Amino acid sequence: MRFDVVTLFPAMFAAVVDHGITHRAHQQKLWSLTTWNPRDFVADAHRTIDDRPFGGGPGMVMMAPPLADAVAAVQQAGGGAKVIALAPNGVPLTDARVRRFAMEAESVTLVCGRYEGIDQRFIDACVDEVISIGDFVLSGGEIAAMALIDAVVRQLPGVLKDESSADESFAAGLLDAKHYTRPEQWRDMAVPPVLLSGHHAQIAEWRRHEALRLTARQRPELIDRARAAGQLNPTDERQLRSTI
Ligand code: 9D3
Repeated sequence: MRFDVVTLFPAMFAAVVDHGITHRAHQQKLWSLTTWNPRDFVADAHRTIDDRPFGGGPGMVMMAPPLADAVAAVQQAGGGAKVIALAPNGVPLTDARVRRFAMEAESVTLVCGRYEGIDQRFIDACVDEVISIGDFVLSGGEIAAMALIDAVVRQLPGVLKDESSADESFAAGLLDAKHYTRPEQWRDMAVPPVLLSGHHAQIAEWRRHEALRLTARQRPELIDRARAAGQLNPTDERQLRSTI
């Protein structure tokens, strides 16, 4: 998979290229990243990429021409069939969207907003989808773009061990159960005995029960969604009634 990222801060992307699972997958050539600085597409002496908003208001707006020229350069270089802008007014990034990118898209261009926003005419003319990563305020689109890259790359074939991804919390519709490792006793807290029992069926049942309890308490809307998707069996329903 090929990512082209239009950003004023290309150095930030070392975070995904140089570390962890995404680093290993990058070394294995399972994905590539090229950054494009809109400043390099501006000719004037000050290399201006932003200006004051028409109609007034605080802050500055990213100008359309440098962004459009950067996206055109990406496409000239053979990338960017799909163009995504990261902005707080976009549609939320979800597990379903992440998996769709990983399955469908050969190459994605990510345009990172800075300042108050991006001139809407660039969005209308050059962008397929605007995506946000949640209802909180970041300083720009870069960290959101990295969250998207990280989430998509770990879904690419060959990146994770087979079991790891299909079984993950959101794929199963529930939050993950609790985890424990050595030592068996720590600060007067024991590991739940069932996990030391070696009874695999009982362990699976306990984990399912814990996942249901945790999800019902922290994310009740996920229980409703799992139920609507037919992902809760009669035992799950009985456990939910007994624990709440
Ligand atoms: C009151 C107007 N603000 C919108 C909430 C202005 C504003 C704040 C922060 C405009 C841009 C930004 C920079 N944020 C992003 O570029 C961004 C973002 C985010 O802030 N939250 C969640 N997802 C994203 S994706 C890009």
